[in-house]
Amino acid sequence: MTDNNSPPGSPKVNPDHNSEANLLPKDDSSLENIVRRFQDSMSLAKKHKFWETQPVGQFKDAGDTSLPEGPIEPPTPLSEVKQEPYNLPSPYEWTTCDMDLEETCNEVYNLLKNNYVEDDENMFRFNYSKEFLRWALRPPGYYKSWHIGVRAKTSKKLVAFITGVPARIRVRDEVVKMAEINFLCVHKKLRSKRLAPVMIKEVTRRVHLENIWQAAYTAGVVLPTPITTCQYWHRSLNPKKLIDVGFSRLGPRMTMSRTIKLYKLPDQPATPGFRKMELRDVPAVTRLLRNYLSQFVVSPDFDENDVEHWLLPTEDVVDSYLVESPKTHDITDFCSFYTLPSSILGNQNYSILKAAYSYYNVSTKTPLLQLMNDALIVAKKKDFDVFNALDVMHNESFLKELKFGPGDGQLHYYLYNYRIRNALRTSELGLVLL
Ligand code: MYA
Repeated sequence: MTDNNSPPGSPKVNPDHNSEANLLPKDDSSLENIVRRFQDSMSLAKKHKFWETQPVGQFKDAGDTSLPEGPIEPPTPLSEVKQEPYNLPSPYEWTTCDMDLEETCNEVYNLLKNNYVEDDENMFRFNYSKEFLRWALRPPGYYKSWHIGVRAKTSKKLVAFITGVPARIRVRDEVVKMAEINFLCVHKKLRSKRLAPVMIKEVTRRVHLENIWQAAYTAGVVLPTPITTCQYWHRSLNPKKLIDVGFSRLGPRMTMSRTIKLYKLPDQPATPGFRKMELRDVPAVTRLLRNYLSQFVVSPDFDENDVEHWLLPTEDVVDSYLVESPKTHDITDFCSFYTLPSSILGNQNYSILKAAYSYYNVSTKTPLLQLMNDALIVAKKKDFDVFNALDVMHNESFLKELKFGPGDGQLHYYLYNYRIRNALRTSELGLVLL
């Protein structure tokens, strides 16, 4: 993939929605894949002036099994962490964005709405809602100082942004305090001026000040060096709109009415005891989730506070459902998705694509396929146009059967200052970043 701003989880054109095409494995020799492999190999050959200076797995070390797993650099004494912010080019100044303030939240929302991640064809752009941003940026123990903006000194206009939130991430047996870095954005007019490396160094400095030395992040671009590379899959819920806006295409020999029929879902979930998660379910969901996530090589180490924050339903932000056994009242299964609309750029009839993103799902009694079909049913009832999922955890077991089609977006996962000896299979990853 080229060093464009190709996205973490950008909305992607679903290449072929012809009837059973979605059920076929993606053709690895397609032109698109050949081009991607070529671009990836170019990226490996490319110099990364900034990333080569950072404690991350370097391409030249890939496959060197003599290097130990774990931190690449030891922590430095806190007194040696730089006390003053990094220098910005002189027209700009740092600002800490207080997301409790409506006005600041608006500014961040607008910067991202107009300048954040787009798909390769510039047809869609993520449109994170204000409520979503407040949720994503204020988890338990968050630091205001990690919500970093850059303003133009004269106009005070917000022109760039980067954030971190604290998380405990387990890598094999080790629970590591990390920052999850997200929402790196530079105004379109200020691109390619090397602002991003300064912003990354500044967030790193502020994370170090809290005595945290590792981070996790995702990006659509290839950087040194992904711990794994995932693919997005898309399940049409409103095929007519998706075709009208160019998100997907009518397959050959398919009519609109056959396509609509193909993606039709029942009106109600099928599983007895399937219901929305409530506050009283937090302890049971935490137990279920911790037990489930323990099988993956990398996953969050969620406690009850985290589960309450990240998984208790919040309207238009995150939806969670579970199965309560009608007999024993045990909580046996769980599924969740978050709401991330995209702006549709330059369409006469539609301006917003309403997308649900699969989050954490756990099946112990209900087959995962049935559980996820119920998730699709409730998402459809909530008027989502499309349901997206990465091929992480056990997702591959339901994608094709539930008529998800592969997207052309790849999402690379990275750790900062933590070496993993061999890249993971996507099914070994138990982490979903927003
Ligand atoms: S991923 C979402 C990223 N955002 C977008 O794609 C939105 C649209 N694009 C933009 O706003 C700009 O194009 C951005 C780059 C801001 C992305 N992650 O300033 P430049 C490197 C990391 O001239 P610009 C997310 O939010 C690039 O390889 N590095 O470029 C997670 C080059 O370095 P090198 C990236 O296009 C972010 C340098 O920047 C990315 O004007 C995780 C060029 O800088 C990227 N997505 O701005 C951040 N894109 O020469 C890392 C480009 O070496 C966190 N670059 O190749 C690391 C952990 C920090 C905390 C550690 C704590 C211990």
